[in-house]
Amino acid sequence: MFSRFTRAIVRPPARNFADGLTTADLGTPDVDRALTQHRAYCDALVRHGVQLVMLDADPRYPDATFVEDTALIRPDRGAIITRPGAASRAGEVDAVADALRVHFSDLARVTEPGTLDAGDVCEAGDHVFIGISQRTNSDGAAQLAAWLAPFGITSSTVDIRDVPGILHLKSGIAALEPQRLVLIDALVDHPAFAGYDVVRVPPGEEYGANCVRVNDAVFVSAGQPQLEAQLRACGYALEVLEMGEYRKMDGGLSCLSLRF
Ligand code: CIR
Repeated sequence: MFSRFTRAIVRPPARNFADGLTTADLGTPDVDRALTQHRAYCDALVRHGVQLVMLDADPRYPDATFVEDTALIRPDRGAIITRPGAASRAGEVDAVADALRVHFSDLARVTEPGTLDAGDVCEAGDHVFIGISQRTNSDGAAQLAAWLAPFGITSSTVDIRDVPGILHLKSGIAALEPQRLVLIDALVDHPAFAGYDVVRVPPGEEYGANCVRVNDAVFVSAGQPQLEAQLRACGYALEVLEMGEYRKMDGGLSCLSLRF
C-alpha cells in the first residue's frame, strides 16, 4: 500500500516568477500561463481527495512556487524544514514552517553546514534515496538520515553531480510503489536501485520521470506519450498536466506541492 495524502501545501508563482533560477534554455516563462497551469495542478489534487493549504505568492522569492524543496513530511511522524542549497531560496522556508506548525507540533530543521533541497529526496515506502547534488550536500543528507532513522526509515545516497541534465534527484526518479521506481537511463544502473521493479523512461522523455503518485493516480507532465503508455500499462490512472512554464525554470511536477 502507498500512503494516502489528504493535504498539500501549494503556492502560486509571483508575478516575477521569471526572475527565479534556471539553467534551462527554453525561454522566459509567461506568468499568466504558469498561473493557469498551477490552477489545473491544484484542481487535479482536489479531484484526488487532497485538501489544499494555499500559501500566498511572495515576490521576494521567485522560486517559492517550488514548495516541495522546503520540507520533508512524514505525516505520521512529523516534518523537517530543509536548508535550501541556493542562497536566493533560503527565506522560502519561513512561510512553509508557519503552515506546517499548524499540523506538527515539533518541526525539525536542517542546520548549517548542511544544505538540502527536498527535490533531492525520493521516498519509496520506508526507504529514502537522497541525492547529493549542487543543492544538497553530504552533511544535509546525513542530517536527514539521522532524523529518519528513529522512525525505522532507512536511507541511501545517490551522487547526481555528474549526471547531466538533472537539477535534483527527483528530476530523474519517482517512486510509484515502495518497490517500483520510474528511472531515467542515466540512473538505472546505480547500485542503490538494484532489485527494484523499474519503469524505464524512454529516451527523449526524461522530463516525465518527475511524476508523482497521488493516491489512486499518477500525475505526469504532458508531452511524454511513451512513458504515459507504460504507466497506463502498469494499471495506473493518469492525470496528465501541462508543466511547460515550470520546465522553463527547471521545475518538475512534484515540486509544486508538499503532500502529507
Ligand atoms: C531552482 O532552481 O531552485 C528552481 N528554479 C527550480 C526548483 C525545482 N525543484 C524541484 O525540482 N524539486
